[in-house]
Amino acid sequence: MSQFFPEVKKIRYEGPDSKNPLAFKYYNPREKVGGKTLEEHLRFSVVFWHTFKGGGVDPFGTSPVYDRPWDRATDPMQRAEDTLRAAFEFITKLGAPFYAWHDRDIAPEADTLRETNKRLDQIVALAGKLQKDTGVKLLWGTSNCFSNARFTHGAGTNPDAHVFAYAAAQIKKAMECTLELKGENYVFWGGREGYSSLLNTDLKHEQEQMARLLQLAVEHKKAIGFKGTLLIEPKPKEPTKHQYDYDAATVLGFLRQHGLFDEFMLNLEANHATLAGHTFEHDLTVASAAGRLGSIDANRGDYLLGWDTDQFPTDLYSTTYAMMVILKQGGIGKGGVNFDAKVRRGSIDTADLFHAHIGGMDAFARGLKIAHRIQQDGVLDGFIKERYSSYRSGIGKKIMSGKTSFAELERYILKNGEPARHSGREEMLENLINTYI
Ligand code: XLS
Ligand code: CA
Ligand code: CA
Repeated sequence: MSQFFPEVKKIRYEGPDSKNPLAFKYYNPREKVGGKTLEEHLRFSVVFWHTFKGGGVDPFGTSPVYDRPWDRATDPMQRAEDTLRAAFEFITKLGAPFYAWHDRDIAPEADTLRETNKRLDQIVALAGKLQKDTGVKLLWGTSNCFSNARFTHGAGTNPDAHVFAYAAAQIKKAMECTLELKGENYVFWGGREGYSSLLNTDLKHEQEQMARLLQLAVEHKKAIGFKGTLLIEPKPKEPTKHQYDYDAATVLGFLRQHGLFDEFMLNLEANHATLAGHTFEHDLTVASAAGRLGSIDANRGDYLLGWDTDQFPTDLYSTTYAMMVILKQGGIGKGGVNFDAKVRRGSIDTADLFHAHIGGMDAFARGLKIAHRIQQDGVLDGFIKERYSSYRSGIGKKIMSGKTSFAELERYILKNGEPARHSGREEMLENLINTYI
């Protein structure tokens, strides 16, 4: 078997004192934290698109700068097979248990849907074999309904029903391929499901179309017996000016409005949360509070650039805060920590792909361990519990149990007067977090 990363051996855990850049310092897959191994907690996943198909392009550099050994064959299907083999070699050497793909990353599109699907079948058969040989599993599959010119004005929200039908046909096949490869989830990210001008857009109609597409996906999931979770990934903008799945709160409202709430969970990306003007932990907390946090895309943005830079996570505060939300809800379930991340344009060596993933996995392993200690010590939980204690007895208990009225609350204030004021102790709590980092 040809090797695409001959210079890199299996990445091992060597501990925090190791100076080896190609070793984990904190991610020891077998180490237990709170009864589960790190591997079980974090369920790391490598994405097919950025990692193996990415060329290092950016808005002002649209020609690729990476020269990947798996991307050299002239025949597109040979290239697809080489890329798949390279992916499994990389993921196995890295020791990530999962990967994720778009249909069009793993198999190139042909002239007709029939031909394209034949190509997909060929590649899915090889992926099935490689999954079996290596033990690497599919975290999720998804459909690229945003790159092809036919989707310029949207897929499910396209004003032309012919395009809607095309998207549906494509998603149908991608769901079937995900089932075939025992994928644990299926993701919907609406890259062009939004608008660029309200002057030509019937927003209400487009949202109803989107709900129809999702309803059809639910029906097809049941028809084919796919037991995985359907995930929606919010993003506020880019490529469109406004995307309908703006953020976690918007998607939750949309799902409730269209009777889809029980059928979907959320896949939340750090970079998309910040593009929406939130912190990552804000969106995670909103989804988790609704019982809908299903998986995460761990890639972050850049405070100075302000677009979707998809960088690998290295900030320990962010990974700690994310893991605090995940631990609080009892784990990420069948989801995972997916690196929908790309190395920078200047990081042209294949070794950079390893450095990037090792750093991201170590950053999340540390975040997990720190969050676990904070949770074990109960310092924040205790503070928050005390802060809301007035709702557990007296007038507070009556408010929360629906046993009071405006008239009674008025009488209460006329009798008891001004409330005492209490400090929120923000600075003290920030200092406390620093003692754990
Ligand atoms: C793009 C999205 C995309 C989804 C999958 O910004 O993050 O990669 O995760 O289509
Ligand atoms: Ca992104
Ligand atoms: Ca993503």
